[in-house]
Amino acid sequence: MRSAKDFFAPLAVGAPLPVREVPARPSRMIHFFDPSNEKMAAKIPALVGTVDVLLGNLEDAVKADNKEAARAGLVAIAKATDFGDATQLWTRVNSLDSPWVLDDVVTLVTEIGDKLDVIMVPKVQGPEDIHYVDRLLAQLEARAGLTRPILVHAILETARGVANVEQIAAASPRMQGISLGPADLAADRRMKTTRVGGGHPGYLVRQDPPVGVEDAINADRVVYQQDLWHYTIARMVDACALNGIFPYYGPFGDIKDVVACEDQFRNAFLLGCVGAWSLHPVQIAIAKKVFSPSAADVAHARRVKAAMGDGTGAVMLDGKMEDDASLKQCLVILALAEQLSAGDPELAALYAP
Ligand code: 1VU
Ligand code: MG
Repeated sequence: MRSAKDFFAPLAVGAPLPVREVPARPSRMIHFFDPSNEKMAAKIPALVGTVDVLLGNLEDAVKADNKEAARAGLVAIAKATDFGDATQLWTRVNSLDSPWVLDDVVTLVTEIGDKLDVIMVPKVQGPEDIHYVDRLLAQLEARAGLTRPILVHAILETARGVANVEQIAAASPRMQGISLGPADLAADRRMKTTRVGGGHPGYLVRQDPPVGVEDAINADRVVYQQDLWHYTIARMVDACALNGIFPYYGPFGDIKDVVACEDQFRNAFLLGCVGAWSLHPVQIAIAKKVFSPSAADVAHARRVKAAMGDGTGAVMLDGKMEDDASLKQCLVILALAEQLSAGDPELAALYAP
């Protein structure tokens, strides 16, 4: 770990200065596409301006035989596309132990480093993985003459990564955020779900047996399905908040179940996540809806702010106590509404007082 004194020093002569604060750009949906899939790739230009992040995926879900085509496809798409101000370009490179990752990073930074905002690194185990990518990026940025540092996003998808999540979040000023990777994480932990994210009907709590009823054990008892991911998301959110970076829910694999997808995304939003991955076009609108605060929440936050005057003390509003702390909660909502409406006239109209 670098000392606090040189934490913000570039890691290679000629590399751009690391950022002191991670830019808080909207990233409600990180939309995955396979650049080697011609049908998908053809849809990318039309998605610019409609999604916050387009992510050219080079890792899992891209066939081994297509790895080079995906890398070349991403370079071609990035060169041919103007992403404007509303859409960022990210990539997910192959894992650090794979035969492809070195060429992924070298090629992408050299060829399209000026267009690439964030590199997502899968299966991060600890801060040493981030240190490796950090130095490599600095060397490549210096050689390519880049003036803006490329940021790094880690996927939390190993038990060791979860155990080290605070050190991963703090490993470099390049750290932009962390996503939950529920499928690889489930496998690594030997969890017994075969689903990609989401709940499981077997993970539940059951109401106590009713009192005074014959065969109470087998009586009808309400069951509530629980969230398998709550513990990990909560740890990830804290690690990110502690280090001024952003937490994300990852993939929801049941593309057809748009209702449960919305629920899973909303749980993550309420816990502090700023976005989720969209794997299919149908999930884009879900993420946009969930990760933008509701008009009612924004209106309520404004009322609390107005009622709280100088921001200190306690007041009653609609029968509820509001004070300095609840005002801070409301300011979180208002800051997000302001940030999102700055680039989205529809939201600006929705949130207008
Ligand atoms: O109408 P067309 O035939 O021209 O186009 C199809 C399809 O090509 C297109 N489409 C997409 N376009 C842009 N981005 C996408 N992500 C995307 N997905 C599909 O939309 C049209 C309709 O598609 P569909 O409903 O017929 O769906 P498909 O059967 O073609 O594809 C479904 C899957 C899930 C296979 C596809 O959406 C996909 O591969 N998504 C990305 C998966 C991914 O990136 N996985 C890795 C992240 S998750 C992880 O790592 C851990 C589990
Ligand atoms: Mg994975």
